[in-house]
Amino acid sequence: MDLRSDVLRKLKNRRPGHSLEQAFYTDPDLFKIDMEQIWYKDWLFIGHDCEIPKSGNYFTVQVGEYPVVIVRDRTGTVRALHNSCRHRGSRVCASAKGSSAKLVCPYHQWTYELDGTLLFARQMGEDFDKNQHGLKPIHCETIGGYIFICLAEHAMDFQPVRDMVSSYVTPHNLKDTKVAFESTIIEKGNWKLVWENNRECYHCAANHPELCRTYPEAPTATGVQGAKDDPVIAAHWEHCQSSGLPSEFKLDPSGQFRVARMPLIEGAESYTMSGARAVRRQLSDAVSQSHIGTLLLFHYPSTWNHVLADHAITFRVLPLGPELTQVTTKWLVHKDAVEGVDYTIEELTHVWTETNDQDRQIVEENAFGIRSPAYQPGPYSPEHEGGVMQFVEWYTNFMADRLKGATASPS
Ligand code: 3BY
Ligand code: FES
Ligand code: FE
Repeated sequence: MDLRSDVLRKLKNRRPGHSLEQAFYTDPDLFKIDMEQIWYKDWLFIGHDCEIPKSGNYFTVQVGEYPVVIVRDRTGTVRALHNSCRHRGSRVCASAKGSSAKLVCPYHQWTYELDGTLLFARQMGEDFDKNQHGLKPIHCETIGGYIFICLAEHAMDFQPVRDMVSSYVTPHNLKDTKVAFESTIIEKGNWKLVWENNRECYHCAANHPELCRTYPEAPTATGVQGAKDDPVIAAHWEHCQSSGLPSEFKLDPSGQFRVARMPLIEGAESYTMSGARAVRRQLSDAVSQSHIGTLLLFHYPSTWNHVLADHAITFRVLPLGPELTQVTTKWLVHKDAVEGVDYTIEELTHVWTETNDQDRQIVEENAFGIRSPAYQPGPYSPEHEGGVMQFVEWYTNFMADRLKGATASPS
């Protein structure tokens, strides 16, 4: 049986309501299929507009085997380009971020316009056609301060994401922010374990003392049951919607992305040890209400987010290997907020720095146990782990669809 058919069979025989078979978390061949069918085909959150505020600003990122550069061109448009020179393939931009009037390959100085067009290439002969040798473009969309890319030749329709997410995120004015702090951690576990852990708060009380001071552990907040019957959440939505902030829980029919505004623990306004705001200058002047809680946004497979009144925390997941995952966290504050005056890095970042490290340990211990030949898929808690089941359902259905398409023979 070929590998794809084998994976399809494994997905079909999956025990519903249970964690996946070991191979999904460990096997290099299965990891390759995850990369090809999900990571190289889907829209991925990659960074923020505010990280490249001026023409010529760029940052680079590695997505699996693809080096990518995100750049603001001369017209102000955000572009994503394959960071692989069309001469002999060198990386054109080597640093994590920078600013440049043109993109110049360090190897033989082929020089590209910021939109990827090739401008100069020395002594390439008369027949050389510059127009055929621009940096290859990558699909790129921006939405409310978030940049998404898609490595596929033909991208999936981005409009459903835009339709759902824009009205929730735009009032927070993330285009006028700056990254006050950024951290990248490496977790020794498969990317799906990172997500499974994120999609429940069954583990929160025992593992996240700092976060639990302000974030409610109730499954209605984290899960995907919609929270319709929770009176505290219903009252919160009314409170926020009366000041023009869309708040109700929405999940795309595909299960790939969700928005919902959730209350923090009573009295809390931000993820600090006291619950008080970490930043004096709030993100948006358009938000007049206090106690707006946290706007939760996830988009599989690459991001989950918390947008508060005073700052936003965004998370980007990128797989590095079958059992290695990079998680980058960015703390966004208003661009005019002054460090040391309006906020301190310690207060702003303490809760999530601790929480991220706790989650890293959890994921690594989970991965450890799953490597055991004695591991077998175990049951999720119906009350607390609905969100995890939803993630695994999404993964299973999505992969099965893709693999069926990929294995279908035209003859
Ligand atoms: O970051 C999150 O959204 C999730 C919610 C609960 C556990 N984890 C902190
Ligand atoms: Fe880029 Fe030669 S590889 S100029
Ligand atoms: Fe956690």
